[in-house]
Amino acid sequence: MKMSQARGLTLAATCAGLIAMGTCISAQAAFVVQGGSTQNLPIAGNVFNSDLTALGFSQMTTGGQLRVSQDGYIDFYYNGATSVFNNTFTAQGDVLSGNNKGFLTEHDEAFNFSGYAGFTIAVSANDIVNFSFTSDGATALTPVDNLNNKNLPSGLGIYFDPGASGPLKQVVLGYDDQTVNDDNDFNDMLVRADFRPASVVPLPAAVWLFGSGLIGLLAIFRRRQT
Ligand SMILES: [Ca+2]
Ligand SMILES: [Ca+2]
Ligand SMILES: [Ca+2]
Repeated sequence: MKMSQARGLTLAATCAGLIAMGTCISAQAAFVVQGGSTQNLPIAGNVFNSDLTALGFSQMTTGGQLRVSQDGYIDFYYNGATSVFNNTFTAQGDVLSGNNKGFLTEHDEAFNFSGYAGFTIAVSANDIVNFSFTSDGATALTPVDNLNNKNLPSGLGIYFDPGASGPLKQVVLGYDDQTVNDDNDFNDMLVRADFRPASVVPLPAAVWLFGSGLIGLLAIFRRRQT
């Protein structure tokens, strides 16, 4: 057996072990906000400042695009809104809207971080997340489209916790709908986004499997030298 073949088999065996455990090594990655400019809370006119701050979301980026750096899932939850329009959040064809979910009657409901309703999408590494906000208001900024980079500086605020340990796993997306008398409050619809890796392997198991793969390669290398 040639060295390259042996190495291939050893690596295949290691991968098979990972797959058998239903696992894959989780890189230090999740949400990435690329570009844009960041400001501290409170955001002028945002009635959810205290809710957001209490949850640790002390900063907001405008003009940036939300990306993921590994395969996984995003759970979206509708959190609240203050707007005179009927606003809608769409991601990969799934929709959160006050009109069809029945929870945005006053457009001024209490902030609910757990979420009034939600759905999940699958994402792949390095995807710019395919979501948009639209509005039925004639003077509204629509669409605010993350994937196609439309109206992001004036229409999308991405709230995050700068003190979050490890990779960024949670953000709140804030729509700012107005073009006339623009208030820049970024609370015309709030949607929480949670990232879940496609699979996670407990570190000790990952180290053990990686180590056993290395031992296999070393054994082959020794055999080849003798
Ligand atoms: Ca704005
Ligand atoms: Ca607004
Ligand atoms: Ca508002």
